[in-house]
Amino acid sequence: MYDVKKIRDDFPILSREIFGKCLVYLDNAATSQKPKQVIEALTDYYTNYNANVHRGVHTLSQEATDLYEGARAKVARFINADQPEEIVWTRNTTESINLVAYTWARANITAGDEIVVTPMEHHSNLVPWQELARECGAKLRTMPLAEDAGLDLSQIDEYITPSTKLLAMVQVSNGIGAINPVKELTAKAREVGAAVLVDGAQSVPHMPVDVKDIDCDFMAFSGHKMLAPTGIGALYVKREILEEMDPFLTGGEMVLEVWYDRASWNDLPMRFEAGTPNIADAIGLGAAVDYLEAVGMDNIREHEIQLTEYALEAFKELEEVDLFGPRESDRRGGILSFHTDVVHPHDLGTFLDRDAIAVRTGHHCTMPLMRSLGVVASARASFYLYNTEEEVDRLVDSLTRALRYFGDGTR
Ligand code: 7TS
Repeated sequence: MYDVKKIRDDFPILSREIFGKCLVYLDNAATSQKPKQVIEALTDYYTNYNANVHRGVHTLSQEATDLYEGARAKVARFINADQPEEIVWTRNTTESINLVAYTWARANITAGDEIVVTPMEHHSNLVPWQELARECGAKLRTMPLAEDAGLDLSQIDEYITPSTKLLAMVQVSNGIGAINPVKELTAKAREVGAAVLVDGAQSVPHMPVDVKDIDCDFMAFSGHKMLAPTGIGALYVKREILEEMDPFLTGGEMVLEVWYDRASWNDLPMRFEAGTPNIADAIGLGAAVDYLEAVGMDNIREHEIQLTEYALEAFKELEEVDLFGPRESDRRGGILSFHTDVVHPHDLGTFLDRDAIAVRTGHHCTMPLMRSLGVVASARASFYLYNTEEEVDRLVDSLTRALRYFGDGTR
């Protein structure tokens, strides 16, 4: 039995009031809230274990190293990686993708090669490939959008071809919530010998994700969207590929031996983690993984499907509102992105805020997608494990009043 009340009790911020009303936090695609178990893991680390890792023989350093490496093992298990060494710590999804772009991609992609992306990439899985293509003369190709703003796969063989060197795709779109068939597309890419990077920023926090089942080469995600602190993210890389990759940043921690004129590289994954790492927040991410696993990723996904279906039903009453993205629950995550001619999304966001409802408005760092949808911005409500049907009711009620307030008097 999914006990949302019990879950909510773990998140201190959810009892905050804004303008005298209880907060309804529906901006989870931007960042999630943090349970007390994660906050306590940080306090515990700084109170009892703070030391630098991988270098001290003293007890504190060894304990800090065990916690830090333990967190890596948890994250590896969480996405079903083969080994903890396949997890490289980064700051966030953006840095994870840039690491691949500056190392593997610059060594393996040359003039005439093609990089294929979906039309719904976050800027962080688009701009790095634009830069690379411009630099090396590769071609960046964008797959088309379907009528319902899902991915149009009808001409897939014209996009994934023997010239494709990399397929870089988002699993769940932050802009419209569409779920892409990453496993099927990875199999397609394999047929032509292309590498595959999956942007898991909106999938890893919300559903069971298995990198071995998908068979991708790279998977990027951020801790802060999955109950962990900001400033810690991860990049999964298949071992055989990671072995061949050159370092990204160089300096301390990532070297084995150094002479005045040269250096050799440390073991995996430290080779990719120059300098003192973000120890506390990695440990916080480990605590977040413990929390998510205790609730169960299948249960979280099911909860979000129910909330989304409930919201989609309620939105049918709002005729002035256009909702983007596929409707079927197996093709949509818990993200409702919508537009109305009645009120600009920013004004709507401000109106909702006065009712203590936090949604994001804008282009969601998916400007090309918004342009394809014929809008410059949308309003977006995004759910997580602690949201409730009552909160959806409050959103719909506030939205209805906003449409009346800004509208022409017909509502
Ligand atoms: N990819 C996707 C699919 C995302 O949703 C985001 C962040 C990123 C990459 C970048 O993550 P970061 O942690 O490196 O910033 N998305 C959003 C959003 O939708 N609103 O704020 C951030």
